[in-house]
Amino acid sequence: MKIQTPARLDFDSKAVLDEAASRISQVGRVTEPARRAFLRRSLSLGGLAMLTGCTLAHEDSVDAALTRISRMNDDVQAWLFDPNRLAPTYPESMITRPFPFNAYYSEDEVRQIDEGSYRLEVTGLVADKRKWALPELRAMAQTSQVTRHICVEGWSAIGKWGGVPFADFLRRVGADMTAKYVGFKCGDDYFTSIDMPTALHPQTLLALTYDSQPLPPKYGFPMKLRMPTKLGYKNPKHIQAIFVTNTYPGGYWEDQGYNWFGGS
Ligand SMILES: Nc1nc2c(c(=O)[nH]1)N[C@H]1C(S)=C(S)[C@@H](COP(=O)(O)O)O[C@H]1N2
Ligand SMILES: [Mo]
Repeated sequence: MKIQTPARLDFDSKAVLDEAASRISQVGRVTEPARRAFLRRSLSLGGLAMLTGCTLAHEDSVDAALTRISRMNDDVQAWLFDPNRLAPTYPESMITRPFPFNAYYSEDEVRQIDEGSYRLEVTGLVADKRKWALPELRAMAQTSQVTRHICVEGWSAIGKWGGVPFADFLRRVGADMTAKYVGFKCGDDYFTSIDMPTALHPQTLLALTYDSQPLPPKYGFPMKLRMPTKLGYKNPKHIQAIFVTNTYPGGYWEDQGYNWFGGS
């Protein structure tokens, strides 16, 4: 993967690479204030103005500048992403009990999705756009893993997810593996998207179970994408539609300034 260098890039790109490397070594500890502090440290206001072609008189233009730089960080992180590097796995004795719930709403508002009428939509750059019922997903070869989930809100927890390796699923639907993005639309109107190398990573799972039981509603019934290489907000629950595309799909939190790559 190549870094797309913005035309008027005018700050120390080594600092950006160092930041990307340190993000990867301490994935999860990158908070929004830390990101802004880093950007303030490493960029002069003049450099920021040069980069964005705007004066920094208003918060809005600062935010626009930060968004552009975050998108460039996405490219740097994707470039540093090693598809063969595995996230740590843990013994079952280390599973966090109870495992925390999180969403952009509270636990009493969790969506109840009906198992019988559920059909997963698969669209975009795929050969087979057939819809999937839950038993069909359960009939594919399953695997499980115990990994750490890291939320940018400042907590992490170890859990066990089981399901279909996402690469197997993408192969099965004849996805264009050279496409840039895989996007997800969820039953609670949440949405996110990931890069294709992460979609094909061996630990990326279409998860149908949590702790060896069907995924409970609060953890994303009937299905979620589980990626131990990505921060919590990149792991969509209640997936209703999957699409393969070359058009940047963004995401619920990403569109509000969270870093799109969001992981290692
Ligand atoms: N559909 C959906 N997926 C989502 C979210 C959400 O609000 N809706 N929140 C994300 C965030 S920020 C986190 S930390 C995890 C929480 O997953 P958990 O409830 O299994 O801990 O779900 C992620 N996926
Ligand atoms: Mo999160």
